[in-house]
Amino acid sequence: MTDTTPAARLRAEASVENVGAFPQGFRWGLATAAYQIEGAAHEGGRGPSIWDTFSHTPGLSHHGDTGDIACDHYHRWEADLDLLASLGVTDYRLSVSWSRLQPGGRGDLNPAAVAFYRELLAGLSARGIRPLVTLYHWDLPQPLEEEGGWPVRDTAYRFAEFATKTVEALGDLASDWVTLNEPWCSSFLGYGRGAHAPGRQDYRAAIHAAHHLNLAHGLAVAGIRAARPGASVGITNIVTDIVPATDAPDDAAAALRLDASSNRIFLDPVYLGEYSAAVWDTLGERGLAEVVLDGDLAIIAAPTDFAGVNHYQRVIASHDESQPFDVLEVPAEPATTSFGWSVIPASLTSVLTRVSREFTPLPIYVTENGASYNDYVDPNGDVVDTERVDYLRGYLSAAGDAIEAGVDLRGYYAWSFLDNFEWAEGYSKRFGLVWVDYRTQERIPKLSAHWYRRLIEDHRAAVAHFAA
Ligand code: IFM
Repeated sequence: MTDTTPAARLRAEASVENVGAFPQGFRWGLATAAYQIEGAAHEGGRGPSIWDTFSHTPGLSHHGDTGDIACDHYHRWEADLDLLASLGVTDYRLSVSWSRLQPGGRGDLNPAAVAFYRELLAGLSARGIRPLVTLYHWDLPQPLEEEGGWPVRDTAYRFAEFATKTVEALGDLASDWVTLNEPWCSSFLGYGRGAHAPGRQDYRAAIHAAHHLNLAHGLAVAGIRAARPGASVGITNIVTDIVPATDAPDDAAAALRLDASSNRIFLDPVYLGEYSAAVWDTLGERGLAEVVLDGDLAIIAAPTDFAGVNHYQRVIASHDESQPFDVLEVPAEPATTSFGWSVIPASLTSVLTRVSREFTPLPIYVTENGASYNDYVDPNGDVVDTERVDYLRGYLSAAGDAIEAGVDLRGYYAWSFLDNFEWAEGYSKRFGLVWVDYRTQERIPKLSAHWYRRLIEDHRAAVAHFAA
């Protein structure tokens, strides 16, 4: 009997029109992060991170949700890897937990954590899936926050030590490493806006944190290269598409300030070896000048092997002196996700071409892109997330446009493999291509997961066709 369910019909029309633009060997991936999926917060010698402290503080996370259990991936990783393999992906981006591997933030690695990640990485290898491992996805060990956290210079050195030891311990099982995920979130959301851990509201501290995160990246690159000379290393930045609200000079200047304080403060030093005038003008007097020491920029600009780009939003900037850096930012319309974020695929083409033309000729990976929607399990037991399918089709087509425009894009990791702990939003926002029932830990691949698998097959067929 023919299957005529919506899922089957949409599966049948999987491809994006320009799938042939994606090169042979393109990495088709899914992404996660340790605190968002692992759970087992008190097992295997793991210590508390700033996210344990933040999420356990009443009023800070949605409904008081925490990552204590999350997707229980720590116990279910084998079945999860089987599921991942069944989705046909070639690649998987995961992060390791600093507070699991080095609970005190310094010294020897915790052998139980090393064993866990070695098994996990070997499990990926056994399934033919290449890992891309992020060393810091926001889970600073709490003891280091108590010593001052990222606003303190020494934290950069602590991270370099952790990164070096981790790559020494795991580098035979993974060759691709991301130092930091989205340092903008760690610094400006964590220490400025206070919406993320550790929840401080001090923009001077946030700017200090931003520079120390950049420094941490550069120091870690050197340590990783020394530990594993063949490793491939890069950093992942969130790159936001920013447009001024009007043609008025004030709004144009506001857009430049927002670009300086969200994009350029991280892209400039890593890829251009400097903080540009826009960054100095916006942030110099607000704290940056106090922390940049002689020699830092050369450390931060250590050559890398690829550029990681996470992209989620276009935002509109207008001049508003009541806001940080005198900029009011609002999400661009028209369509929005359940987070209120814009759905404008051309923004992805725009940020990829910008990174490639203005910042670096390195190969680029979209290390995250995705959307939260109000998914639900229907009476048939299916999760028919047509909005996410449309989102992925649009953004992947936009990625194809960037490739056609000359961007050296080598891979795309959809966020996220599983529904998971969405930080201060707790479990209220679902980004997964796989539904997670948090009560039973049942997993249900959504329509988007079937669609993505079929797209990967379409690409394989297109590559074979052009090779023939
Ligand atoms: O869930 C996060 C992820 O941890 C980092 N990038 C953005 C995602 C969606 O908010």
